[in-house]
Amino acid sequence: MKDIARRFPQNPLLSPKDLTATNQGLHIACLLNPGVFKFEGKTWMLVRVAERPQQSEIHVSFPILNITGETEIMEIALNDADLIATDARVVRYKGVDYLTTLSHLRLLCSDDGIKFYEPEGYSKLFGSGTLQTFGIEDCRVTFLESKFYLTFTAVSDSGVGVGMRTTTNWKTFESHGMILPPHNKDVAIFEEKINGLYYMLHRPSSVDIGGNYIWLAESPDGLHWGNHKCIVKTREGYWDSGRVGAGAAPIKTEKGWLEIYHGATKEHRYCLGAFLLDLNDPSKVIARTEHPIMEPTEPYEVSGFFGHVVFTNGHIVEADGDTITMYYGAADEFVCGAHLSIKEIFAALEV
Ligand code: MAN
Repeated sequence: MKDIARRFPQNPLLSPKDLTATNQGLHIACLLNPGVFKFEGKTWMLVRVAERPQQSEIHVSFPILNITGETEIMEIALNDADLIATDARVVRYKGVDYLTTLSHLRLLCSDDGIKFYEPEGYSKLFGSGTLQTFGIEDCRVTFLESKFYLTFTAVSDSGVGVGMRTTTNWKTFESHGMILPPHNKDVAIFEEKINGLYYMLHRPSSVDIGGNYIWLAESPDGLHWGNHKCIVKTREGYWDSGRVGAGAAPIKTEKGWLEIYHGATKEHRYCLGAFLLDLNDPSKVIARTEHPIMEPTEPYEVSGFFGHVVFTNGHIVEADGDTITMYYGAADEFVCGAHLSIKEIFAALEV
């Protein structure tokens, strides 16, 4: 099966060098995984900015936030016997896991969906409080009943969970704390209620029995979630054998709720696939792509901070009702764009 994503010729749209770090001791290592939305006639991104200090040959160093929100730098000698540093994204020191970068979220906007810039008058979104000391990441943005719902990964030494903030104007935000406790991420809230209830996709990780599967939950108020159901699992021997997780909010189509999701092998090669949920009962999976609809193939997808990754959590459905303008993180380092056709995804889903 072929990769049906039509990549923008301008890719990568954004690289770490395109933005300025938040403070002088840090540089941007990765710009990735933007949440995407329309606001005041423009296309906006809430991009994940991952920062760290310049690395030396003898130390690994990384920032963390203290509970008053200031950045502190941890520095560990590379020859320290208590250090395990084999993954570009995480280090283990004295039995505790840390992230090698600290992420915040930054608003960018664009008139043409290709050139993005930081508008004046909007603040960066930082982790805050004890459950976000290792940062906030990979935000999905859902527009529902005149409000934007921001659901993002909240990381700290207590674990990886899901935080939520809401806004109507992108200047003031209401924080709703942690809506799903560790280990959980990849939350995409549906942009419409179904039979009077809010719905979300989420991805808890079960360490022993179970795995990294996509679940569905419902809520009477958008804050408190229950009636969890496991709907999409990893498939042994497939491109999505190691983990699966939702992308952005499902797209409502006449055939069902269409979701673009990521699947990775146990070796951490990330591809994109799709599945279709029943319009009236989204716990029913109607179809799922056998093969990826997008695979890391381009140089900027294959090599970078963490290579062999295409990961999406943001898109716009264009007025023709068929074209999806999808933004994605490539190699955990760059922000890229691609077009997909809903009809072509349906063909891959055989519906
Ligand atoms: C994984 C990767 C990282 C991310 C952490 C915490 O290791 O997705 O990019 O920072 O999880 O969410």
